Amino acid sequence: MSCTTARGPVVRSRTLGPVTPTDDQGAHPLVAIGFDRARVEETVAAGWAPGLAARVVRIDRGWATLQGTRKARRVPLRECPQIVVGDWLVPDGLGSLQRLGRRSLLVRRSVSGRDEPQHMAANVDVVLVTWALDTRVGSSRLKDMLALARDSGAVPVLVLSKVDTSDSGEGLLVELGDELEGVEVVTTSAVTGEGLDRLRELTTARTVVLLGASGAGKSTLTNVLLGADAQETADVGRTGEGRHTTTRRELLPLPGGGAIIDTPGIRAASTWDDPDEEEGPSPFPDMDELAEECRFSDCAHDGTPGCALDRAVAGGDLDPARRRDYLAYLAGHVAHVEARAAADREGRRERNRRHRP
Ligand SMILES: Nc1nc2c(ncn2[C@@H]2O[C@H](COP(=O)(O)OP(=O)(O)OP(=O)(O)O)[C@@H](O)[C@H]2O)c(=O)[nH]1
Ligand SMILES: [Mg+2]
Ligand SMILES: [Zn+2]
Repeated sequence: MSCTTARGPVVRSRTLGPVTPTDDQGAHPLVAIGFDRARVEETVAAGWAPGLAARVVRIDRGWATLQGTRKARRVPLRECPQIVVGDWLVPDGLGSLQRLGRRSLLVRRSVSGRDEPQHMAANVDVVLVTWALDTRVGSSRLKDMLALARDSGAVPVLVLSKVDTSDSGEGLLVELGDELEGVEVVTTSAVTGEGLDRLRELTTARTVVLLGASGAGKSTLTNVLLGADAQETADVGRTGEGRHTTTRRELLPLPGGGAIIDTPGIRAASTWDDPDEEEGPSPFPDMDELAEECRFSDCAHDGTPGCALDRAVAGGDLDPARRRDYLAYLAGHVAHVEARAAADREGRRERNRRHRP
């Protein structure tokens, strides 16, 4: 099975419309996690069967998990390299999965601008930028995260967590100033329950993603909103640094409709070259960019019609040896990602051993 991504535009919508619950909300598993009327129309207009739609709910170690109407299944990421958690896919009846247009896209850029942007999640309605009030580091990281949330096309909300441990962050809000324009601020405590009802209101029947440093309390809030201890949480160290407990992005259905995506902590907004993140930057960013121009996103780059790599080789713009290296990398990518994940797990275990008193 191959996976072709229709390159739909990112539709920008900054304001949250009212939630209009339908009778079948919650009854149909895909309606419950965001497959709304507009999606049905989009699918039908393309001549595909909306009943076969699936949402990307998890990406890890070279595999994507797709939630369909009745069951979930896994496909090798190699076959759909450009999808992210939150994408909607529909089979086109010709053996390929087509990606529906993205309403929003959370993209992390490197500060140097050298590396390819990293896509984090798609079709998100609300970004909960989570910042623990007892955080002692400066707020520039928070500003970066707010910008990232704003650029996604989703509605950013600033969650100031752990208010039971600190003051309510007036100074921080003053410091943020204009960065907060149009951003609702919710102060929360998982201990006293403050702010949690407002978070439930903001997230019900939406697709929500949590963004923030390790230890900010993202998984704790995820569990509150899920009403279940689905996500592992861990104490922060003496320096206030979190332990990078969450290691992959996963979309989980919310009990009242909607879905929540917990994410690994962002260590520094500067780079994503972080061993605790599930995917590092590609070693062939230029080739990835060139491959974006292939007619088919699942192009095998070996004579497939419309292949941009073939074109570049034929035109003398690309060394055939470099194409060979790139193809070898793509073929080995799944194995490589799995090996790195194993090394990361070992590293994490080692760090946890050292952190233990
Ligand atoms: N006092 C207090 N502690 C909290 C609150 N929310 C979370 N914590 C604690 O903060 C620690 C880190 O919480 P997590 O939910 O694991 O943080 P995270 O953002 O998911 O961290 P990573 O998965 O590492 O990115 C845990 O020990 C939580 O119990 C809160 O509102 N008040
Ligand atoms: Mg977590
Ligand atoms: Zn190609």
